[in-house]
Amino acid sequence: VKDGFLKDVLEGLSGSPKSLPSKYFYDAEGSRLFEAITALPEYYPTRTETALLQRIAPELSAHIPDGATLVEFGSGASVKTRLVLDAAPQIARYVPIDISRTALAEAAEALRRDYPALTIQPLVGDFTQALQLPRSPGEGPRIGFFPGSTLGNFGPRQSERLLTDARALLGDGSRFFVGIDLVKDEATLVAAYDDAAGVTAAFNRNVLVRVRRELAAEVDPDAFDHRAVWNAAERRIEMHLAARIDLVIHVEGRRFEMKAGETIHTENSRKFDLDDFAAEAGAGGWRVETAWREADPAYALVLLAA
Ligand code: SAH
Ligand code: AVI
Repeated sequence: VKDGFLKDVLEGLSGSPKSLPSKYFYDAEGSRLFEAITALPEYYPTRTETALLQRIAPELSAHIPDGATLVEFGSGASVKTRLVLDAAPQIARYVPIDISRTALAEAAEALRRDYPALTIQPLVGDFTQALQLPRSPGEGPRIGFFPGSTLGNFGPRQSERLLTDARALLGDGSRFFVGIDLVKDEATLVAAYDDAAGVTAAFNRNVLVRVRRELAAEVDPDAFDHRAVWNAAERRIEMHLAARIDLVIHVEGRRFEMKAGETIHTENSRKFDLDDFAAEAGAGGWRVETAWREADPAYALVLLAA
């Protein structure tokens, strides 16, 4: 993992403009900060999706066969999962996949306590890479679960690739239940990624905290300002870290100079339109079976069929 991180950091800082992959936000501290974000008044996606899920869970359950395996992508603290498990006790097995080892272990432990009849097989890994699911004798059909609009953290091409890979991983007869944040007014979007308490700023800087600690780099995360901007043409919120002063980052004998105001692009969070999403899913081998929509703030949960 360290080699992959080093390679990605050297590549990202060598680029113009500079960038870092958003998956590196999530170590133990990053996962903790993300959970704090979900409770912020400005961050509408979590509470909107949770309320919508609560409302439609009984309907969703009717689409889940007996003995099914629930495979979750980017499961984090597995909070929303509980709503699915409670509404669909016919689910026999749960495979949460996450890159954040500590978040995954804590979530699995808490779920084992509360769902003793469920077989839980956590998988630490990067879902953008080839994965193999743990096998289980006599396992039922697979239901993928990808909440939180995490799919929006990938561009259209990467997203299509992810959907295609998930189709192969989940197999024939599978379903994929995906949460997507929808386009809305700019003020609401920007506030959600630039909260007054500065939690999102700390989350953003955490990637540089990791670069400094895990790669023994010389870099001062506090020398960077957090920026969240709406890119209307690409329909995405972008997070950047802007150098406050002229500075130098040293990593493994390499030097990266930055001028005051220059930025490192750390995340994209695309906001969807239901028709565009349906087209992307179609290209990935899925068709929309049912879509449930919340009007304000706009958000959707979409059940895809293989
Ligand atoms: N599903 C939760 C958490 C969303 S945060 C919710 O809806 O609230 C995004 C989660 O995806 C984090 O737990 C992060 O660790 C994980 N993640 C991000 N990129 C990943 C990747 N490439 N592979 C696996 N997990 C990833
Ligand atoms: C995980 N992902 C969907 C979050 C988002 O909204 O794009 C990550 C996040 N970034 C800043 N705040 C939350």
